[in-house]
Amino acid sequence: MSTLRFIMLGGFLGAGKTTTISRLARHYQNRGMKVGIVTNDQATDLVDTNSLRAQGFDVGEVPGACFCCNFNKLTETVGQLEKTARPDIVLAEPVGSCTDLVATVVRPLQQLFGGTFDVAPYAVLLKPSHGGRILRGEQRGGFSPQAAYIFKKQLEEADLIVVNRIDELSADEADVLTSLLQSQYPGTPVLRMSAKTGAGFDALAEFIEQRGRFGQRLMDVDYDTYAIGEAELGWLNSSLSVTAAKAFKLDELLLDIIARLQASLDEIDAETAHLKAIGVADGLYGVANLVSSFSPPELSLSSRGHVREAQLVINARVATAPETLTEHVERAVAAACATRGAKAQFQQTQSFRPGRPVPTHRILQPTA
Ligand SMILES: Nc1nc2c(ncn2[C@@H]2O[C@H](COP(=O)(O)OP(=O)(O)OP(=O)(O)O)[C@@H](O)[C@H]2O)c(=O)[nH]1
Ligand SMILES: [Mg+2]
Repeated sequence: MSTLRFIMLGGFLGAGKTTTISRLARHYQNRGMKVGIVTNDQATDLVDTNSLRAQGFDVGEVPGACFCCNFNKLTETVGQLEKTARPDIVLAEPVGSCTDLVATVVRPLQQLFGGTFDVAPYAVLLKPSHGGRILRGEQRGGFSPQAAYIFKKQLEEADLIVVNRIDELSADEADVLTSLLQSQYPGTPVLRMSAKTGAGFDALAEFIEQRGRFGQRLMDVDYDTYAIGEAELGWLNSSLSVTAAKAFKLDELLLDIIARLQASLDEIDAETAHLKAIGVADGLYGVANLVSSFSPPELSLSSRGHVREAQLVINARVATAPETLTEHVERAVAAACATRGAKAQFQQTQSFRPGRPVPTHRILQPTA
């Protein structure tokens, strides 16, 4: 019986997982393979699902809980993709605040579904902005020690660590990060990449082609600390429509919302893990992001559209109370719309602190 290649790509919120998955998907498609993608979140209305679908990919979504806690939904979603898209390869993006994924996803797929899945080595992307601070042990890493714990555990279980965003790093900065990783995670290969420019991408693609004994690292996880770290983040997913009498530039609206949020969250000293907004209109789509309080807002995908109506999805993961986050998002959207003579109508907002992770399976023994 043929098995389905399953490639999961980990890393902290805003590390570049979706950007890399999109590049990997095109890479395999260019080689004549069919690709399915599975996204994952604690709630519905995902920027990533919308963005990957807008790019033309077949995407299944596991909403409501992380892959580890909603494992059956993961296999079910892959099963649905198999029926509709018949992929040769499935690319999966777990929630960026999740760890212990080898014990709760990789090994269950290897050991309980070995006839169905051929699981690739597990690569984890490093986000240099927060990562550098956390690896250097700086007090102000931006997050609590418990959130930093999750960040480190994500790296500890990796078969491969990939320093992403090297297009923004000097050679010296990349060297420092690499040697911090090599000393703190001895024995784990480290690659450098830019998911944006494609530099170093071939080495990642080559690494995850490998078959063999991966997912072997034994790792303790203190679920109390893990739960506190995840609950530190306010989580918000909103969907809304924007209408205006006169056409406005969609990309500028998205960037304005993110910039206003950055400024107002800065005033209350709330660190951003990732803010993202997608706008879709007339077959066009744009995405704006902010990956930390100390980096600039950016347009990761440009719509170049002048529109009078758009459908927006906003996802925010910020170290603050969910009610506070909701207020800030509503205010930023209202102000950004007002300057364009536009009106926003929120359809749905889900905002909460992630609950304690309770994995469906947790297999501590590496696959033989
Ligand atoms: N300069 C630069 N930006 C990048 C690179 N990779 C990703 N980004 C940007 O970083 C932001 C976050 O990228 P995503 O791919 O959405 O990150 P993610 O890990 O999927 O984030 P979550 O799904 O929220 O966990 C976007 O604005 C991307 O354009 C890179 O190599 N270089
Ligand atoms: Mg993503």
